Amino acid sequence: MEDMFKTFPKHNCSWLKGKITWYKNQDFWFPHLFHLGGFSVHQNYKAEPSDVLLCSCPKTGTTWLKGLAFSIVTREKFDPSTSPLLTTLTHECVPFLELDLDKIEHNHKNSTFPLVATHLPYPSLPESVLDANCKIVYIYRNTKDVVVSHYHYLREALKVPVEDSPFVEAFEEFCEGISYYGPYWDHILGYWKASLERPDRVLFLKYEDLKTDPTTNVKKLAEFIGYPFSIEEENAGVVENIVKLCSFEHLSSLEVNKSAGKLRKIVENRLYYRKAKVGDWENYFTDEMKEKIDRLMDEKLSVTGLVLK
Ligand code: PAP
Repeated sequence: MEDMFKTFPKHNCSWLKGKITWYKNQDFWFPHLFHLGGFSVHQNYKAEPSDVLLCSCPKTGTTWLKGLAFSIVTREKFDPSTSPLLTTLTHECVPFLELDLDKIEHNHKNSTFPLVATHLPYPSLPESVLDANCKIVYIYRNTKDVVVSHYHYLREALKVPVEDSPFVEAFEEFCEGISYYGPYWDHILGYWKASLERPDRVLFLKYEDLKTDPTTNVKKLAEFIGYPFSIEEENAGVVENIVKLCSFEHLSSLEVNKSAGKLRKIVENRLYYRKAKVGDWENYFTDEMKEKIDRLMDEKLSVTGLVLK
């Protein structure tokens, strides 16, 4: 495998001071560890028809989607006062396909928990996901806020001070398609095409829609993954309670998500909860940057009709 890596194009991000190397395989860039995870998944993960894949490009709402889906499928076991989300980083509540095969196997054996999260691009998903006809939920977000979130997350995770890391360099690389599991537009396109082919199996959710109308979107999510709310639950406020439990304001105020705890002993929990503001990009983009990325996304994604501005 190491020999194979030598054949992949690689890139050291200047704005991250060479602290991370991206490798490109099957047209997508990501770090060594996740490629290894992706290969292992192909050999060792046998999807079951009941598996629900929560898919995303990083920084587009993964943590939020995981929290909501987790709360939906476990609502008979936990209520908002006993939820593991109160004391555990959301990412640790839902296994990550590339790195948590043992947990997924455990969940398969006990057939209690259907959720599996992944950042893998659609063409890199293991065939068993398609063979088993698993449901897929894909979350996406306006590109400019993704660029900003991506910049701060990686810079802080790799401890590169803001004054040493020009935002414009991160922006230019993103536009070249070199980003965490990027190009972002190709990541979206893969899942979008799949949603056209199998609309009953692939649900698209938009971060900004979740912000504007969380209740409707949480009900849509629950229905799609096969855990619809009953009228009694709706009348009892179960949907609103899940929305409140998983809100940024609530989760980001919890000790576990403010603490120096680290996901996989690498990334501080707090880095998954930054600002969650729609339009934070306005604090970073010049007019030229805005025009450039809008033009780029129009060029790449106009066919989809998805609005990412
Ligand atoms: P990941 O792919 O590394 O897990 P992801 O969760 O997709 O990251 O993205 C993190 C973004 O979601 C952060 O956005 P920001 O940088 O613009 O602030 C984070 O603040 C935001 N976020 C995390 N949890 C929530 C939530 N419960 N509601 C809304 N946004 C959230």
